[in-house]
Amino acid sequence: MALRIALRQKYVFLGLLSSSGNHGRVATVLVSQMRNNATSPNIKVDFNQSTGVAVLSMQSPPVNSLSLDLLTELCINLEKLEMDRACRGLIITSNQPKVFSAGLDILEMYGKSPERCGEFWRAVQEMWLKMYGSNMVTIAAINGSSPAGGCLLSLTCDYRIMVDNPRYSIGLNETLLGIVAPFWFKETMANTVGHRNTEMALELGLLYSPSEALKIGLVDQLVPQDQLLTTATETMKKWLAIPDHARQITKSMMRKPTLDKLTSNREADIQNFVSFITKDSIQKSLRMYLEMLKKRKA
Ligand code: CO8
Repeated sequence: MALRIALRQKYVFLGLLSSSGNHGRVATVLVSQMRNNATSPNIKVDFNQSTGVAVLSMQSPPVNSLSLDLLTELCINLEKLEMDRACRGLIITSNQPKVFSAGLDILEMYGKSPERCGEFWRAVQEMWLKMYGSNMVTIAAINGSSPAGGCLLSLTCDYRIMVDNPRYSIGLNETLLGIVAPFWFKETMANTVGHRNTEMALELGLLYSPSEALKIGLVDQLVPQDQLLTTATETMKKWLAIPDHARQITKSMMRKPTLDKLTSNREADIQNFVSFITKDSIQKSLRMYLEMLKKRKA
């Protein structure tokens, strides 16, 4: 609890800095102080000054589920990297075995007050806005399963490389939990794999094997586990060879309509989420899904 409050205080501070439009000396001094490689409880960042590339590893056991704490840390680290002009590329991966991210932490949506659900959803929105709208080149190095919010996180990146292991899966499986992926999840997916693939994937809650995901363009490349980070690093070089301003303007042109839709509807989207997720019938579906996860393990 204390950690979350501290993280949020820092986050508000950083948020104020970036929204003030002050990219001058104060920000530069602060950023240079923060540029060192950082480890917070659930996130490790290795920033290589000579290449301008940061590797951000999620390390929240057991499955990197996106809790309010993990999302808050993720946003703080993204903000720091985004503000650091020396950082041009971000590789996002997992330090947990077999799982990239299990998606949103279901326990954050089950049995919680409307206020708490609203706070959680704002953090989910913030993570998506920061990732999807990032000026950095972003590559997801997907070293394990990546359902729902984990898939969304991968989809925000410019390029996705997944370990070729048929035991791993990726997709927006929300309907399997009895819940509905919001419009910005849907659009991020449709912008990547097209309308028809998205319609089927979302309605059926499909989880794709790596080779199936490659086939529909949900991931861009498959590699053996031991080649994941070297491939991501090599791919990054190709993307960084493009002049930043031209690539950034092009990226913004492709993504801005979707980003704007959420930015101008944030409060309504939070209200929708809170009233949907706190319904008795939805809470019941989540309880059954949690029980199913436990039974499957036993
Ligand atoms: N949230 C919370 N806890 C989780 C989650 C999760 N998303 N996923 C797994 N866990 C827990 C398990 O219950 C288990 O807990 P415990 O040890 O107490 O029994 C522990 O993590 C380990 O899980 P597993 O034993 O299942 O680990 P495996 O390595 O065998 O499998 C998987 C890893 C494949 C990730 C598997 O855990 C899994 O399939 N998890 C469920 C993933 C999922 O369906 N996520 C959907 C989340 S919803 C979402 O992201 C978008 C919601 C949008 C909301 C829109 C509403 C309007």
